[in-house]
Amino acid sequence: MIEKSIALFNRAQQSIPGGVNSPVRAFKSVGGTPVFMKSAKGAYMFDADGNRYIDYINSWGPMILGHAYEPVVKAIQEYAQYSTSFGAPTELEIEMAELIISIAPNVDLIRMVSSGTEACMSAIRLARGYTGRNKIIKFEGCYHGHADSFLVKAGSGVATFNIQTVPGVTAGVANDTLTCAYNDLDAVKQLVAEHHNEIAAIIIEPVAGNMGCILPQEGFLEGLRAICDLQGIVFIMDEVMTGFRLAPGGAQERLKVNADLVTYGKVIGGGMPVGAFGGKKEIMQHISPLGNVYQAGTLSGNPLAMIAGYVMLKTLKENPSIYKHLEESTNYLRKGLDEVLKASGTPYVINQLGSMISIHFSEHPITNFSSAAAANNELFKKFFHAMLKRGVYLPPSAFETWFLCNALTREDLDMTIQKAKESLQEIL
Ligand code: HOZ
Repeated sequence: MIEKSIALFNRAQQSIPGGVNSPVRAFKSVGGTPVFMKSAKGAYMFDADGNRYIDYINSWGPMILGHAYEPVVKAIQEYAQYSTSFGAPTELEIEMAELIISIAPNVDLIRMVSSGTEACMSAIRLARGYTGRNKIIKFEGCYHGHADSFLVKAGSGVATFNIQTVPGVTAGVANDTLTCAYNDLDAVKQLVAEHHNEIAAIIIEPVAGNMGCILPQEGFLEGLRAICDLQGIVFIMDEVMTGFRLAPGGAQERLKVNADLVTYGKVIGGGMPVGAFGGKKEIMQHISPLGNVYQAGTLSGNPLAMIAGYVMLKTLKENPSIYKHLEESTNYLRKGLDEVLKASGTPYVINQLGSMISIHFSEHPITNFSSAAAANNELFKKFFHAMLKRGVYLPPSAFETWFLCNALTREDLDMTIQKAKESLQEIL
Protein backbone atom coordinates (compact mmCIF):
# COMPACT_ATOMS: atom_id res chain seq x y z
CA MET A 1 0.00 0.00 0.00
CA ILE A 2 1.42 3.33 -1.05
CA GLU A 3 -1.68 5.51 -0.73
CA LYS A 4 0.15 8.39 0.91
CA SER A 5 2.87 8.32 -1.76
CA ILE A 6 0.19 8.48 -4.45
CA ALA A 7 -1.45 11.47 -2.76
CA LEU A 8 1.92 13.18 -2.26
CA PHE A 9 2.90 12.62 -5.88
CA ASN A 10 -0.37 14.13 -7.10
CA ARG A 11 0.19 17.13 -4.84
CA ALA A 12 3.88 17.46 -5.78
CA GLN A 13 3.05 17.74 -9.45
CA GLN A 14 1.12 20.95 -8.79
CA SER A 15 4.21 22.79 -7.55
CA ILE A 16 7.34 20.88 -8.65
CA PRO A 17 8.14 20.03 -12.32
CA GLY A 18 7.16 16.38 -12.70
CA GLY A 19 6.68 16.21 -8.94
CA VAL A 20 10.39 15.67 -8.26
CA ASN A 21 13.56 17.69 -7.80
CA SER A 22 15.69 15.33 -9.90
CA PRO A 23 14.31 13.47 -12.93
CA VAL A 24 15.21 9.82 -12.29
CA ARG A 25 13.26 9.92 -9.02
CA ALA A 26 10.02 10.26 -10.97
CA PHE A 27 9.89 6.58 -12.05
CA LYS A 28 8.87 7.96 -15.45
CA SER A 29 10.70 5.31 -17.42
CA VAL A 30 9.68 2.38 -15.19
CA GLY A 31 6.14 3.62 -14.70
CA GLY A 32 4.16 3.73 -11.47
CA THR A 33 4.28 6.17 -8.59
CA PRO A 34 7.54 7.20 -6.98
CA VAL A 35 7.70 6.24 -3.34
CA PHE A 36 7.95 9.25 -1.03
CA MET A 37 10.36 8.64 1.82
CA LYS A 38 9.91 9.78 5.39
CA SER A 39 12.90 8.42 7.27
CA ALA A 40 15.81 6.04 6.97
CA LYS A 41 18.15 4.24 9.33
CA GLY A 42 21.08 1.99 8.48
CA ALA A 43 20.24 -0.13 5.44
CA TYR A 44 16.52 0.69 5.46
CA MET A 45 14.28 3.45 4.19
CA PHE A 46 10.71 3.97 5.37
CA ASP A 47 8.11 5.58 3.12
CA ALA A 48 5.24 7.90 3.93
CA ASP A 49 2.91 4.89 4.34
CA GLY A 50 5.31 3.19 6.77
CA ASN A 51 6.62 0.53 4.33
CA ARG A 52 10.22 -0.56 4.84
CA TYR A 53 12.71 -1.01 1.99
CA ILE A 54 16.19 -2.48 1.91
CA ASP A 55 18.02 0.32 0.15
CA TYR A 56 20.39 -0.33 -2.77
CA ILE A 57 20.52 3.29 -3.92
CA ASN A 58 21.83 4.83 -0.71
CA SER A 59 21.09 8.33 -1.96
CA TRP A 60 22.89 7.41 -5.20
CA GLY A 61 26.07 6.63 -3.30
CA PRO A 62 26.74 8.91 -0.35
CA MET A 63 25.33 6.73 2.44
CA ILE A 64 28.17 4.21 2.41
CA LEU A 65 27.90 3.75 6.17
CA GLY A 66 24.11 3.52 6.09
CA HIS A 67 21.45 6.16 6.71
CA ALA A 68 21.49 8.46 9.73
CA TYR A 69 24.97 7.28 10.75
CA GLU A 70 25.06 8.47 14.33
CA PRO A 71 28.47 10.21 14.52
CA VAL A 72 27.60 12.22 11.38
CA VAL A 73 24.15 13.16 12.72
CA LYS A 74 25.60 14.20 16.09
CA ALA A 75 28.34 16.30 14.48
CA ILE A 76 25.80 18.13 12.31
CA GLN A 77 23.64 18.80 15.37
CA GLU A 78 26.60 20.16 17.30
CA TYR A 79 27.91 22.37 14.50
CA ALA A 80 24.49 23.78 13.57
CA GLN A 81 24.50 25.86 16.74
CA TYR A 82 27.68 27.73 15.67
CA SER A 83 25.99 28.91 12.42
CA THR A 84 24.73 27.15 9.32
CA SER A 85 26.90 29.28 7.03
CA PHE A 86 29.63 31.90 7.39
CA GLY A 87 30.62 32.80 3.81
CA ALA A 88 34.10 33.23 5.29
CA PRO A 89 36.94 30.75 5.78
CA THR A 90 37.00 28.34 8.73
CA GLU A 91 39.56 26.04 10.32
CA LEU A 92 37.23 23.13 9.55
CA GLU A 93 37.78 23.64 5.81
CA ILE A 94 41.55 23.27 6.32
CA GLU A 95 40.99 20.10 8.37
CA MET A 96 38.81 18.74 5.58
CA ALA A 97 41.32 19.61 2.84
CA GLU A 98 44.20 18.10 4.82
CA LEU A 99 42.19 14.94 5.45
CA ILE A 100 41.31 14.51 1.78
CA ILE A 101 44.92 15.12 0.72
CA SER A 102 46.06 12.49 3.23
CA ILE A 103 43.65 9.93 1.72
CA ALA A 104 43.43 10.68 -2.01
CA PRO A 105 46.31 10.03 -4.42
CA ASN A 106 47.59 12.88 -6.62
CA VAL A 107 45.80 15.65 -4.77
CA ASP A 108 48.08 18.55 -3.77
CA LEU A 109 45.31 21.14 -3.63
CA ILE A 110 41.55 20.65 -3.30
CA ARG A 111 38.66 23.10 -3.78
CA MET A 112 35.30 22.34 -2.15
CA VAL A 113 32.05 22.96 -4.05
CA SER A 114 28.43 21.98 -3.44
CA SER A 115 27.81 19.12 -5.88
CA GLY A 116 29.45 16.62 -8.22
CA THR A 117 28.11 18.62 -11.17
CA GLU A 118 29.94 21.72 -9.97
CA ALA A 119 33.10 19.72 -9.37
CA CYS A 120 33.19 18.31 -12.92
CA MET A 121 32.14 21.59 -14.53
CA SER A 122 34.91 23.43 -12.69
CA ALA A 123 37.53 20.79 -13.47
CA ILE A 124 36.75 21.12 -17.19
CA ARG A 125 37.01 24.91 -17.06
CA LEU A 126 40.32 24.57 -15.25
CA ALA A 127 41.64 22.09 -17.83
CA ARG A 128 40.64 24.49 -20.61
CA GLY A 129 42.21 27.45 -18.85
CA TYR A 130 45.39 25.51 -18.13
CA THR A 131 45.88 24.08 -21.63
CA GLY A 132 44.39 26.95 -23.66
CA ARG A 133 42.40 24.36 -25.62
CA ASN A 134 38.61 24.09 -25.97
CA LYS A 135 37.58 20.53 -26.71
CA ILE A 136 37.03 17.67 -24.31
CA ILE A 137 36.55 13.95 -24.78
CA LYS A 138 33.90 12.17 -22.74
CA PHE A 139 32.52 8.65 -23.07
CA GLU A 140 29.05 7.62 -24.25
CA GLY A 141 26.89 6.70 -21.29
CA CYS A 142 29.12 8.43 -18.77
CA TYR A 143 27.42 11.15 -16.76
CA HIS A 144 29.38 13.93 -15.12
CA GLY A 145 26.47 16.00 -13.86
CA HIS A 146 24.19 18.30 -15.76
CA ALA A 147 26.55 21.09 -16.88
CA ASP A 148 26.10 21.86 -20.59
CA SER A 149 29.32 20.23 -21.83
CA PHE A 150 28.41 16.87 -20.31
CA LEU A 151 24.92 16.40 -21.68
CA VAL A 152 26.15 14.98 -24.96
CA LYS A 153 25.50 11.23 -25.16
CA ALA A 154 25.16 11.17 -21.39
CA GLY A 155 24.14 8.32 -19.13
CA SER A 156 21.90 8.37 -16.04
CA GLY A 157 18.57 10.19 -16.57
CA VAL A 158 19.52 11.37 -20.07
CA ALA A 159 19.91 7.72 -21.13
CA THR A 160 16.96 6.56 -19.03
CA PHE A 161 14.62 9.00 -20.77
CA ASN A 162 16.33 8.40 -24.13
CA ILE A 163 16.99 12.11 -24.68
CA GLN A 164 19.08 12.39 -27.84
CA THR A 165 19.73 16.14 -27.80
CA VAL A 166 19.18 18.30 -24.75
CA PRO A 167 17.40 21.55 -25.68
CA GLY A 168 19.27 24.51 -24.20
CA VAL A 169 22.74 23.13 -24.86
CA THR A 170 24.13 25.33 -27.63
CA ALA A 171 25.70 23.83 -30.74
CA GLY A 172 28.95 25.60 -29.84
CA VAL A 173 29.18 23.81 -26.52
CA ALA A 174 28.10 20.48 -28.00
CA ASN A 175 30.71 20.79 -30.76
CA ASP A 176 33.44 21.08 -28.17
CA THR A 177 32.38 17.79 -26.59
CA LEU A 178 33.76 14.80 -28.48
CA THR A 179 32.58 11.33 -27.55
CA CYS A 180 33.88 7.78 -27.81
CA ALA A 181 32.54 4.42 -26.75
CA TYR A 182 33.66 3.36 -23.26
CA ASN A 183 36.52 0.86 -23.41
CA ASP A 184 37.40 1.79 -27.02
CA LEU A 185 40.98 3.01 -26.83
CA ASP A 186 41.47 3.00 -30.61
CA ALA A 187 38.54 5.41 -31.04
CA VAL A 188 40.17 7.77 -28.54
CA LYS A 189 43.50 7.58 -30.38
CA GLN A 190 41.76 8.39 -33.65
CA LEU A 191 39.87 11.34 -32.17
CA VAL A 192 43.01 12.73 -30.60
CA ALA A 193 44.84 12.45 -33.92
CA GLU A 194 41.98 14.21 -35.75
CA HIS A 195 41.99 17.04 -33.22
CA HIS A 196 45.68 17.49 -32.66
CA ASN A 197 46.42 20.15 -30.00
CA GLU A 198 42.71 20.93 -29.58
CA ILE A 199 41.81 18.67 -26.70
CA ALA A 200 42.02 20.09 -23.20
CA ALA A 201 40.83 17.08 -21.24
CA ILE A 202 39.67 13.51 -21.26
CA ILE A 203 37.09 12.99 -18.52
CA ILE A 204 35.96 9.53 -17.47
CA GLU A 205 34.18 7.61 -14.75
CA PRO A 206 36.95 5.10 -14.00
CA VAL A 207 34.22 2.60 -13.17
CA ALA A 208 31.08 3.75 -14.94
CA GLY A 209 27.96 3.88 -12.80
CA ASN A 210 25.55 5.77 -15.03
CA MET A 211 24.79 3.03 -17.58
CA GLY A 212 24.52 0.38 -14.90
CA CYS A 213 27.90 -0.62 -13.53
CA ILE A 214 30.52 -1.01 -16.26
CA LEU A 215 34.14 -1.86 -15.59
CA PRO A 216 37.13 -0.55 -17.51
CA GLN A 217 38.77 -3.34 -19.48
CA GLU A 218 42.38 -4.17 -18.81
CA GLY A 219 44.70 -1.48 -20.16
CA PHE A 220 41.92 1.00 -21.01
CA LEU A 221 42.55 3.56 -18.26
CA GLU A 222 46.30 3.04 -18.55
CA GLY A 223 46.00 3.69 -22.29
CA LEU A 224 44.11 6.94 -21.67
CA ARG A 225 46.78 7.99 -19.18
CA ALA A 226 49.48 7.38 -21.79
CA ILE A 227 47.60 9.35 -24.47
CA CYS A 228 47.17 12.28 -22.09
CA ASP A 229 50.88 12.23 -21.20
CA LEU A 230 51.88 12.16 -24.84
CA GLN A 231 49.49 14.89 -25.99
CA GLY A 232 49.54 17.26 -23.01
CA ILE A 233 45.88 16.50 -22.28
CA VAL A 234 44.55 16.80 -18.72
CA PHE A 235 43.30 13.41 -17.51
CA ILE A 236 40.26 13.93 -15.29
CA MET A 237 38.90 11.04 -13.30
CA ASP A 238 35.34 11.66 -12.22
CA GLU A 239 35.34 9.89 -8.88
CA VAL A 240 31.99 11.27 -7.79
CA MET A 241 30.74 7.69 -7.47
CA THR A 242 33.97 5.77 -6.95
CA GLY A 243 35.78 8.22 -4.65
CA PHE A 244 36.13 6.94 -1.07
CA ARG A 245 33.91 4.00 -2.12
CA LEU A 246 36.07 1.55 -4.08
CA ALA A 247 38.94 2.19 -1.66
CA PRO A 248 39.81 5.11 0.64
CA GLY A 249 41.73 6.56 -2.32
CA GLY A 250 38.94 5.64 -4.75
CA ALA A 251 39.51 4.20 -8.20
CA GLN A 252 42.93 5.83 -8.46
CA GLU A 253 44.07 3.65 -5.55
CA ARG A 254 42.08 0.56 -6.42
CA LEU A 255 42.96 0.49 -10.13
CA LYS A 256 46.42 2.04 -9.74
CA VAL A 257 45.96 4.71 -12.40
CA ASN A 258 46.86 8.34 -11.72
CA ALA A 259 44.69 11.30 -12.64
CA ASP A 260 45.81 14.89 -13.23
CA LEU A 261 42.56 16.20 -11.81
CA VAL A 262 40.00 14.28 -9.80
CA THR A 263 36.42 15.18 -8.98
CA TYR A 264 34.46 14.08 -5.94
CA GLY A 265 30.88 14.16 -4.71
CA LYS A 266 28.50 11.82 -2.90
CA VAL A 267 30.52 10.03 -0.12
CA ILE A 268 32.73 13.11 0.40
CA GLY A 269 29.76 14.97 1.92
CA GLY A 270 28.36 12.29 4.20
CA GLY A 271 24.93 12.93 2.67
CA MET A 272 25.22 16.72 2.62
CA PRO A 273 25.47 18.67 -0.68
CA VAL A 274 29.23 18.54 -1.28
CA GLY A 275 31.58 18.12 -4.20
CA ALA A 276 35.25 18.84 -4.69
CA PHE A 277 37.90 18.93 -7.38
CA GLY A 278 41.59 18.66 -6.83
CA GLY A 279 44.85 17.56 -8.28
CA LYS A 280 48.38 18.53 -9.05
CA LYS A 281 49.54 21.91 -7.80
CA GLU A 282 50.84 22.80 -11.25
CA ILE A 283 47.27 22.71 -12.57
CA MET A 284 45.30 23.70 -9.46
CA GLN A 285 47.30 26.89 -8.99
CA HIS A 286 45.48 28.32 -12.00
CA ILE A 287 42.25 28.46 -9.98
CA SER A 288 41.19 31.86 -8.65
CA PRO A 289 42.38 33.58 -6.46
CA LEU A 290 45.80 31.93 -7.09
CA GLY A 291 45.23 32.13 -10.85
CA ASN A 292 42.65 33.56 -13.22
CA VAL A 293 40.40 30.56 -13.86
CA TYR A 294 37.39 31.80 -11.94
CA GLN A 295 35.34 29.53 -9.73
CA ALA A 296 33.37 30.45 -6.60
CA GLY A 297 30.44 29.53 -4.34
CA THR A 298 28.52 31.16 -1.48
CA LEU A 299 28.00 27.82 0.24
CA SER A 300 31.32 26.20 -0.74
CA GLY A 301 32.96 24.77 2.36
CA ASN A 302 29.70 25.14 4.27
CA PRO A 303 30.32 24.19 7.91
CA LEU A 304 27.55 21.59 8.21
CA ALA A 305 28.58 19.98 4.93
CA MET A 306 32.23 20.01 6.00
CA ILE A 307 31.67 18.42 9.39
CA ALA A 308 29.44 15.70 7.93
CA GLY A 309 32.01 14.88 5.26
CA TYR A 310 34.91 15.12 7.68
CA VAL A 311 33.39 12.64 10.12
CA MET A 312 32.50 10.30 7.28
CA LEU A 313 35.95 10.38 5.65
CA LYS A 314 37.78 10.06 8.97
CA THR A 315 35.70 7.01 9.83
CA LEU A 316 36.53 5.46 6.46
CA LYS A 317 40.23 6.31 6.75
CA GLU A 318 40.56 4.86 10.23
CA ASN A 319 38.56 1.68 9.58
CA PRO A 320 39.84 -0.17 6.51
CA SER A 321 37.76 -3.17 7.63
CA ILE A 322 34.71 -1.26 6.33
CA TYR A 323 35.93 -1.81 2.76
CA LYS A 324 36.53 -5.50 3.44
CA HIS A 325 33.03 -5.87 4.84
CA LEU A 326 31.46 -3.98 1.94
CA GLU A 327 33.30 -6.15 -0.54
CA GLU A 328 32.29 -9.35 1.24
CA SER A 329 28.65 -8.24 1.34
CA THR A 330 28.66 -7.37 -2.35
CA ASN A 331 30.37 -10.63 -3.32
CA TYR A 332 27.79 -12.53 -1.27
CA LEU A 333 24.94 -10.68 -2.97
CA ARG A 334 26.48 -11.26 -6.36
CA LYS A 335 26.82 -15.00 -5.74
CA GLY A 336 23.25 -15.27 -4.53
CA LEU A 337 21.83 -13.27 -7.44
CA ASP A 338 23.95 -15.28 -9.83
CA GLU A 339 22.38 -18.51 -8.55
CA VAL A 340 18.78 -17.32 -8.80
CA LEU A 341 19.29 -15.70 -12.20
CA LYS A 342 20.98 -18.83 -13.55
CA ALA A 343 18.13 -20.97 -12.26
CA SER A 344 15.59 -18.64 -13.91
CA GLY A 345 17.02 -19.39 -17.37
CA THR A 346 16.93 -15.75 -18.47
CA PRO A 347 20.12 -14.30 -19.98
CA TYR A 348 21.83 -11.88 -17.63
CA VAL A 349 25.09 -10.13 -16.86
CA ILE A 350 26.20 -9.01 -13.42
CA ASN A 351 28.94 -6.37 -13.37
CA GLN A 352 30.57 -5.58 -10.05
CA LEU A 353 33.54 -3.92 -8.50
CA GLY A 354 33.74 -3.38 -4.75
CA SER A 355 30.34 -2.20 -3.52
CA MET A 356 29.08 -1.14 -6.96
CA ILE A 357 27.02 -3.75 -8.79
CA SER A 358 24.25 -4.01 -11.38
CA ILE A 359 22.28 -6.51 -13.41
CA HIS A 360 21.62 -6.25 -17.13
CA PHE A 361 19.33 -8.77 -18.79
CA SER A 362 21.58 -9.56 -21.73
CA GLU A 363 23.19 -12.47 -23.53
CA HIS A 364 26.27 -10.38 -24.27
CA PRO A 365 28.90 -8.81 -22.03
CA ILE A 366 28.04 -5.25 -21.01
CA THR A 367 31.14 -3.17 -21.71
CA ASN A 368 29.81 0.12 -23.05
CA PHE A 369 26.65 2.14 -23.57
CA SER A 370 25.48 0.42 -26.74
CA SER A 371 25.63 -3.01 -25.10
CA ALA A 372 23.80 -1.64 -22.03
CA ALA A 373 21.14 -0.06 -24.23
CA ALA A 374 20.71 -3.29 -26.22
CA ALA A 375 19.92 -5.31 -23.08
CA ASN A 376 16.34 -6.27 -22.23
CA ASN A 377 15.58 -3.14 -20.25
CA GLU A 378 11.83 -3.79 -20.38
CA LEU A 379 12.51 -6.85 -18.27
CA PHE A 380 14.59 -4.74 -15.90
CA LYS A 381 11.60 -2.45 -15.38
CA LYS A 382 9.44 -5.42 -14.42
CA PHE A 383 12.18 -6.69 -12.13
CA PHE A 384 12.45 -3.27 -10.49
CA HIS A 385 8.71 -3.16 -9.69
CA ALA A 386 8.61 -6.77 -8.52
CA MET A 387 11.49 -6.04 -6.12
CA LEU A 388 10.00 -2.75 -4.95
CA LYS A 389 6.72 -4.29 -3.97
CA ARG A 390 8.69 -6.89 -2.02
CA GLY A 391 10.53 -4.20 -0.08
CA VAL A 392 13.79 -3.97 -2.04
CA TYR A 393 14.61 -0.50 -3.37
CA LEU A 394 16.71 -0.67 -6.55
CA PRO A 395 17.52 2.23 -8.89
CA PRO A 396 14.50 2.78 -11.17
CA SER A 397 16.60 2.35 -14.31
CA ALA A 398 19.00 -0.17 -15.82
CA PHE A 399 21.27 2.83 -16.52
CA GLU A 400 22.26 3.25 -12.88
CA THR A 401 24.59 1.27 -10.65
CA TRP A 402 23.42 -0.08 -7.30
CA PHE A 403 25.36 0.99 -4.22
CA LEU A 404 25.69 -1.14 -1.11
CA CYS A 405 26.11 0.25 2.39
CA ASN A 406 28.02 -1.10 5.34
CA ALA A 407 24.88 -1.47 7.45
CA LEU A 408 23.55 -4.39 5.38
CA THR A 409 23.41 -7.65 7.32
CA ARG A 410 23.59 -11.22 6.01
CA GLU A 411 19.85 -11.44 6.71
CA ASP A 412 19.22 -8.39 4.51
CA LEU A 413 21.28 -9.89 1.71
CA ASP A 414 19.57 -13.29 2.04
CA MET A 415 16.20 -11.58 1.97
CA THR A 416 17.22 -9.62 -1.15
CA ILE A 417 18.29 -12.83 -2.91
CA GLN A 418 15.04 -14.55 -1.90
CA LYS A 419 13.00 -11.57 -3.16
CA ALA A 420 14.95 -11.63 -6.43
CA LYS A 421 14.04 -15.31 -6.84
CA GLU A 422 10.34 -14.58 -6.20
CA SER A 423 10.44 -11.56 -8.49
CA LEU A 424 11.96 -13.53 -11.36
CA GLN A 425 9.33 -16.25 -10.88
CA GLU A 426 6.65 -13.57 -11.12
CA ILE A 427 7.91 -11.73 -14.19
CA LEU A 428 9.31 -14.50 -16.39
N1 HOZ B 1 24.08 11.17 -10.17
C1 HOZ B 1 23.09 10.22 -9.77
C2 HOZ B 1 23.35 8.89 -10.36
N2 HOZ B 1 23.22 8.83 -11.74
C3 HOZ B 1 21.72 10.59 -10.08
C4 HOZ B 1 21.25 11.58 -9.18
C5 HOZ B 1 20.13 12.22 -9.82
O1 HOZ B 1 20.24 12.51 -11.02
O2 HOZ B 1 19.15 12.42 -9.12
